[in-house]
Amino acid sequence: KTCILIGAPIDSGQRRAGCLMGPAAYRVAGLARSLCDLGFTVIDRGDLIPCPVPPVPCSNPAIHGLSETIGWTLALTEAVDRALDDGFPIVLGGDHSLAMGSVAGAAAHAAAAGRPLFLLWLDAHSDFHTLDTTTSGNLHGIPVAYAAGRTGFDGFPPFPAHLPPERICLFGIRSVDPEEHEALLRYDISIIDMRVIDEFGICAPLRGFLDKVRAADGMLHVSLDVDFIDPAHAPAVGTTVPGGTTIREAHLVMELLHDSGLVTSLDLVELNPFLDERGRTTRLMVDLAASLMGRKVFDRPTRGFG
Ligand code: DIR
Ligand code: MN
Ligand code: MN
Repeated sequence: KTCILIGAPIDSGQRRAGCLMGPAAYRVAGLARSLCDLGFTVIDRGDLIPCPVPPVPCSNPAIHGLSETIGWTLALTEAVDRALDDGFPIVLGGDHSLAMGSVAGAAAHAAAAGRPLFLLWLDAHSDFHTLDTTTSGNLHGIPVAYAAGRTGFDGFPPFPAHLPPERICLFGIRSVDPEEHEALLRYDISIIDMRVIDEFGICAPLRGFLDKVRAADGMLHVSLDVDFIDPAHAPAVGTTVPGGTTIREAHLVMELLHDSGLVTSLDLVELNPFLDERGRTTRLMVDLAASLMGRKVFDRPTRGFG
């Protein structure tokens, strides 16, 4: 059992400086130690640097950080594809634009292995903009559309093997821009928004998606945005949206993912340590990652009570 940590100090996908401190914060908070305690051999590949990319013209004047984000996409695609040969990659972000590279790397790896890739997006947001529809110009809002094969990604490398919508699950969302909403209606993506979670809880909707992954012998990439968790518990993120999951709901997601044995790669994104209070959000993210990798409150088979 080998875990490969890949630092991705990306700040180009949004405007509030600080996400580039994420990889350092995860290291300070002891992510590697937590994984070692679970029995993993941990290889820390250090921080990546983006590939050099010349300025890229773009017709949407709101967009910023385009060539830098493309450079990160190229570097991460290669790094994650390669890391999957050696173990379980965990990408330490960095803002969510890094997922264009990590999901592309996982997709390239899955295509070479002849297996389908599935994507679980744990986020307050749907991140389904294209370069043409984004009004904020923040490129952390586009990676799901890139993976799903929407057009409007001029300048980006072609996505290795587009994910059919039914292999994508948006889980925990509660902030969808009008252009994203309009586009999502045309894609058969599983949308487990907070309303669904309020009504049905975490288990049934998540198991439904995991059953599809298992039935297809798929690989599963999980992308965890800090704002998936309610800002009352995880305030160190640039785009807080009230009404998110509790700490226990988030752990339950991670524990069910571990029990499934299906997850093959993970992103930890959008942490802004500059906004953190004594490492509180950072430590929560480390604890959630540990749950996904197998940490349990008490190790016993699930069975009846009484
Ligand atoms: C918003 C925010 N939909 C945008 N997106 C965020 O700027 O496109 N994604 N924060 O996680
Ligand atoms: Mn996001
Ligand atoms: Mn988000």
